[in-house]
Amino acid sequence: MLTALTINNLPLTIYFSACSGHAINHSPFRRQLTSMLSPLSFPIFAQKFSRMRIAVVGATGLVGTKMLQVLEERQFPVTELVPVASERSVGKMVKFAGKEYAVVGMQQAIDLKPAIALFSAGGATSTQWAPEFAKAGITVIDNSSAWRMAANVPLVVPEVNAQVLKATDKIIANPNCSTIQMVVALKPLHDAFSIKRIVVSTYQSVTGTGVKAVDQLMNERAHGSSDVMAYKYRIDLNAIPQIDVFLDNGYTKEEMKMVNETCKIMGDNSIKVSATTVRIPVMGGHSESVNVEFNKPFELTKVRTLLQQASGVVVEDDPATQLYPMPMNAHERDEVFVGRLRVDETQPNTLNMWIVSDNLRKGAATNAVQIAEYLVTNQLV
Ligand code: 2RA
Repeated sequence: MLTALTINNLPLTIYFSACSGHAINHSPFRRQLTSMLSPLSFPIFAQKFSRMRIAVVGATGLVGTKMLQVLEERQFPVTELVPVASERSVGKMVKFAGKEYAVVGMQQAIDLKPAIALFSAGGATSTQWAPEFAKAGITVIDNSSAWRMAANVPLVVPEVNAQVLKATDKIIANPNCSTIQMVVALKPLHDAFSIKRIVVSTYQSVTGTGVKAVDQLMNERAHGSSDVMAYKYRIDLNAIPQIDVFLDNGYTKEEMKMVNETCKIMGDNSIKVSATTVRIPVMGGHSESVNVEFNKPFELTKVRTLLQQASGVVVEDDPATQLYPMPMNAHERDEVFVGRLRVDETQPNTLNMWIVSDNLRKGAATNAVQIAEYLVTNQLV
């Protein structure tokens, strides 16, 4: 957690080992942070942290609400929150860290000059407003897909490629949830054995669609039908093999996000990805069946060791005790859970694995807040 101290009359804010119930959730970041912090940076920290105004754009949505929760839980040094939402929500009160803040509109938020704005208000809002915030010197961390593939915009999963971030980056893209959890688990294996091809099928939570989809599922479960429909079809007792719109090549936009974002985050365009994304009536997180072919041979024991040592990864893999990751257990956790590790016996150098993570946390809010933490600890804002 972040703790304020004074040394030689300088107010210092340092990261301090948390010993709360969230200790497991936050340990990967703390390990990363320990290696990033140096005593020389403390006075600069103090100046910055004494005035850390943070905006959350889309503060009343499912991901925006989760961003507020994660900022508060991780004790990010928010000295003043600027909750931003659509005109119809302006003036509503939002609770954060024991205080109430009034929701403001876009221009008012820019005028308040927050250091960082976490955006989760949809692609159209990000396309229009992220450049306006950036022009005002505000660093935007955007959860929409609007900027992810723009050449000059870094697409960041801190455990994988935080090192690409620079102080001059004023728009930073948070990747798609299904991509984030996959690359966190695959990066250490790519470094060791060089990934040639990934075949992934997803089983995605309705929370990825938003509140309307949660309402549809709950209504259908309670009454057999729903008056609010986020999907064309019933989702309860069903599996819908379409996430986002279809593109000309017959794949959905969600599937192509997994293809393109994986290469960009890994910094390796040679990785081939074939994806099928499916919505299922689940709430806790997204699950993925991943078949990965490497250029080099591997030992299963080495794969297990690498994953056990990887930042942000928890291995849950014991067939003897029926231990494997499930969205129910990943819910409200920040880590990526990996299990069902098996050699694919049908072709050389190929591994099967099962990857689960809370899509609203590591797949969205936590990843965005981790980027903000990295910017602050490395004096990039
Ligand atoms: C979904 N990937 O689950 C989306 C959310 N960004 O629909």
